[in-house]
Amino acid sequence: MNELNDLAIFGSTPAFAEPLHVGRPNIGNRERLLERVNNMLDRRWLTNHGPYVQELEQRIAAMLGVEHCIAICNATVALEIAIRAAGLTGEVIVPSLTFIATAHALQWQEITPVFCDIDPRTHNLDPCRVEDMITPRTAAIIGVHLWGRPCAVEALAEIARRHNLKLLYDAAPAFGCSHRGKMIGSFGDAEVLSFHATKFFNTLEGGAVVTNDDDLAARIRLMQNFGFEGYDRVIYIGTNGKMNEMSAAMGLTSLESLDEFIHVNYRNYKQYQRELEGIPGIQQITYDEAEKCNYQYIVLEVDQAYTGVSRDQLVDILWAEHVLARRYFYPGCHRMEPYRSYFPHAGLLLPETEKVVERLLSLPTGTAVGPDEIGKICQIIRLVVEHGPQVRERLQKLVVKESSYKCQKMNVYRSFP
Ligand code: T4K
Repeated sequence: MNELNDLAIFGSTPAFAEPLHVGRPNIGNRERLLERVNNMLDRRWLTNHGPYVQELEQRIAAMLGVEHCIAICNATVALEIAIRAAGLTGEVIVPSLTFIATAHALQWQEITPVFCDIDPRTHNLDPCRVEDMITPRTAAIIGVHLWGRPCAVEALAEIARRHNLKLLYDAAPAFGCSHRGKMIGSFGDAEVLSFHATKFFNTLEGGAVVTNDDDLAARIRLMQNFGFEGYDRVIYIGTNGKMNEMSAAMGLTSLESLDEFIHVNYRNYKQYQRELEGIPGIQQITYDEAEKCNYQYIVLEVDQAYTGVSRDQLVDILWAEHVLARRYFYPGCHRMEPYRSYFPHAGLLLPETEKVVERLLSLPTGTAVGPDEIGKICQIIRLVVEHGPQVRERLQKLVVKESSYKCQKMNVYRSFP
């Protein structure tokens, strides 16, 4: 890959025959997993707080240093249950720069998500802006530890305390990360983890609520099982949020490989850092290496003023090479439905979010990606930026063919599940 004609977008063969996804699932020891599945089948205990779920809950609680871990079928339902169990109503302050589930978990229960701007250095809620968003209807703040980087937990705790608000965290991306030596999971009233297939630690689908609050934990445990307290006795409103044994078997097996998954993510992170260094306008977000971190996201900020090409043009170029880079979390929850219709002017209060969502780009990592692939991805990015203005000019000429290119892009996506 030495010259622009080598780029697939200009007609050359794609750099990769197979697609490179951002988050291919990490798979632990298959034999251990199959052994567990066989045990599960022999036992004929498939769900409803089975032995694997109990073991997974105990291990996660011990690892995070929290009193309670309640395994749930996914993080979205875990958020919904935590929000309901905490008794939230009215308005809740959340970032817009997050996966849509954070906002939907509130709106689903007719609680209004009030989108608050981020600190552009951390991509997390800006505590200085949070206080401006508080009204008499505000019940809580839900911070998101985006990319696994901790929120400003001390400042948020202080604001919550002063205004008598609940404080929850969407810690979906932050399993295995710490802040000032304390594991994420023990901040606020409760935190929610995701173990979705695309997270570095997965239970196929899955999640958990972790908390040190005994009463809250008891309510959450009841609510994820229809409110049942023993047979024939329902004492609370509830739903079906249970994790099944198959997921827990995957989780227990994944836990045994956790260090290896993190090691690979770290190795990938450092390689991207080395090979992207010095490319003008390309800034890779960094993690605090003094803390525990899962390094599961490789996120770039693309500054068109220096790269010559926009983030979206770079995405198109990468997709043509079968590198399925993602624009997490474009365009921000406030510009997605139903919020976009409810609050058409929300963006006026979100200037930093609006700037950042135009620049972010997530790249492939995890155990499915190796040094050769990362090397090639970085080479493509370097080549493009070195010839930024020329690439832009050639892309503009391609605009007439844009519709056919977009179709092709969709086909690439469809033909590679
Ligand atoms: N809060 C936050 C901050 C979150 O990030 C999330 C989830 C949640 C809450 C809710 O958690 P869950 O209810 O899901 O437990 C993906 C995931 O579906 C989602 O879990 C995750 N965040 C989000 C960041 O990413 P999509 O729409 O990008 O997924 P998708 O299907 O495009 O998959 C991503 C990549 O992984 C693709 O490149 C394909 C590849 N892939 C995917 C699956 C499912 C595989 O290679 N194998 C697979 O099995 O949302």
